[in-house]
Amino acid sequence: MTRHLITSALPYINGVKHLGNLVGSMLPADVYARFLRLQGEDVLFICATDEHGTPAELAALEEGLDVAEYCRRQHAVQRDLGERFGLSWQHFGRSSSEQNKELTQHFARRLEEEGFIEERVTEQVYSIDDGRFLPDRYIIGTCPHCGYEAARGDQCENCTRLLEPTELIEPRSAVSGSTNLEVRESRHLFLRQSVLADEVRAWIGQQKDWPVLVTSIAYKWLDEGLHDRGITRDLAWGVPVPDRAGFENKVFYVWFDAPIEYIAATKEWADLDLDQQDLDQQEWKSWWYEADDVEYTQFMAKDNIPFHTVSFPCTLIGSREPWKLASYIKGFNWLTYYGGKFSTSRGIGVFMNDALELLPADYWRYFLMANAPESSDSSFTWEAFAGAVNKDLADTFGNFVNRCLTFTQRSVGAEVPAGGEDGDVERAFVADLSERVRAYSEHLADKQFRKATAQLRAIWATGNAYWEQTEPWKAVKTDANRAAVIMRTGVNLVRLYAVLASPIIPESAGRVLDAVAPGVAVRWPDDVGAELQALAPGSGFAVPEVLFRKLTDDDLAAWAERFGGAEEAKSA
Ligand code: B3M
Ligand code: ZN
Repeated sequence: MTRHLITSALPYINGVKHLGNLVGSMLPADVYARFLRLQGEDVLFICATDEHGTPAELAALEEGLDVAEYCRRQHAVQRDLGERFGLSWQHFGRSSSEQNKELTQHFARRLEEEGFIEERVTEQVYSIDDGRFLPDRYIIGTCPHCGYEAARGDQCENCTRLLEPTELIEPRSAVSGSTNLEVRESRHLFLRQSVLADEVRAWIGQQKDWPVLVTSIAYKWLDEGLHDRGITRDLAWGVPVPDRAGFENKVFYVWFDAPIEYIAATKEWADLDLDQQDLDQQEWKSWWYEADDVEYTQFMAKDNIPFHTVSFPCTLIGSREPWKLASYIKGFNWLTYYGGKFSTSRGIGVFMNDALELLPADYWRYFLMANAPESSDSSFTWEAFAGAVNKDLADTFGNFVNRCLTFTQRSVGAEVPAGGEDGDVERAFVADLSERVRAYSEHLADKQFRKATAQLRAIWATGNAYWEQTEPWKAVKTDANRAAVIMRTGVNLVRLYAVLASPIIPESAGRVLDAVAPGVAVRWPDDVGAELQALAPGSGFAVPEVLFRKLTDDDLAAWAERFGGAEEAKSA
């Protein structure tokens, strides 16, 4: 029996994440995990905070906190926000954990033993004014390849090319802005990716169904020639380099230890109170080591694709141990804010805490999945958001639930009515709906979230169309049995629609299911006809509160004012 391991890119520890972070990794991973669980699959969904490297160090400095304390506080904030967004990970770990330290050092030792680590004298950028070596991400300059003026020392986020800090044109310190930099020698460990390139290429070559976005970035890197990569830094905060003279004050590069945290977080979970779960100390490894029965899916945004298609596989393959490589990588483009970039520093865009202050998570979850930046970038605008909320959530799904249950309750009481037999209309309706549910299930299984959400919207619309076509308000006056068939079909549709919606809008779907099928186990439908008989005559139901409020022009004006609208985003 296949088991499903799911990880989403680990959010950096510093700061609350914005909707772009959410839609490009954690949210689709959650939707996929929920879908698989409803099908009865054995699923392990893991995430964690990415706590090392200079983002944490400098953010802690700004807050006057010890970096470990800063990370502890930020992890709690991000875990809470993730849970309030309905992210159903089994564990949200921390890359600063003891487990990740042990595993990172284990991989470093294995790579050394297999001859894939080399010590080299490197040129490091030292900031005289800051009195410290500057790690790659905190050196800013112009990209030598595309001219982007805010390229970082490790990667140009504009053309995604990996860089060495010394390649940047007119480099300056991100700490102080100082250009009073000099290059000093420093000894560092290099992972010999160049000698592993053929094996990585062979592995990528086996992936026939991966998104073109993912394989094209992987091949771009491989075709340019895989360079050996420095995996240690002159930093204090990180996984210490073990057993090596002269490296006492060095740590591993954040991107070396961060992907290993996917594995370590699974061990962290196993090390929790074992009485509460069926995963014991030994079994954690079965998800990762000689795990031929595991289907491993990774979710990330495109700037993380190089590290997941090349660097992390170099670590795993180079260890010469049977660790699990990704079975599928789902990469995403960017969600923009009115076509511009979300900007933490300029406060442009919507962040997870703000979003939940305005509206419940399901409003955002639905919009983000309906507009997931899969084949191209997509844009958040308040107008588009209101359209999805008002037309799809309120007018289609919410309206059908309310009109059907209210009408039935008023006509025959709060119970599924008996009487009558399904007719040709119902048979044709079931045939059409069966095809739509099949297509919807296929899109979710294929991790095509835009297509899936569009199909869900169309499925909801069939309920309103059925109601309009059969006119129960007339039937109740002329043919009680016919009216009973229509209302019975309607109430069962309400339940089915909620089951189908639950991976995407779990809280709202849960409220509907509590109203019409309290305490009934929720399973993914495989026979629509049977599903529409699930609530037998006599089954009681309640009419839930209105599921979604409609957004007004005043809402949109206020939110565009607060978070920036088209003008601000363009100037960001
Ligand atoms: N912390 C996310 C980012 O680049 C990065 C992902 C790590 S996944 C191991 O924004
Ligand atoms: Zn560039």
